[in-house]
Amino acid sequence: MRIHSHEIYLNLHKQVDASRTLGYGEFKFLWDKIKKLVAVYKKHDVDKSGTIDSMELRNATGDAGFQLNNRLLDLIIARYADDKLQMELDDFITSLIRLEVMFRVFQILDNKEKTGSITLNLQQWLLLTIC
Ligand SMILES: [Ca+2]
Repeated sequence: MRIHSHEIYLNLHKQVDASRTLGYGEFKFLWDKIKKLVAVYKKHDVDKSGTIDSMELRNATGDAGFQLNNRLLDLIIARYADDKLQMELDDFITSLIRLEVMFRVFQILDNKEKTGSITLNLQQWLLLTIC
């Protein structure tokens, strides 16, 4: 696994965590999360190609706890898959960790009234989406 998955998580994590550090508990949480995603990836690589295609991704994301519509699944494939529309393990982990962090950020910003919508200024939008 390349370091990229860790870096993107740490960058996103720092946007959420005011301490801007990664303690042992947070590291263990990240490590456990990665181990879980590796297991999901292996389980849903049904044809044992070593990569995840769009159909396998749909089932894998569902198993990982995400109910995503077709448009979002297509966007994940477009962003993270190769030119043959296959996702390698590192890209799978990166995309799902990013997705989870984005859900978490949304829930934090929507935590007071639980309206299902949030308001961001340009700076906040850029901070959340630049990674
Ligand atoms: Ca496969």
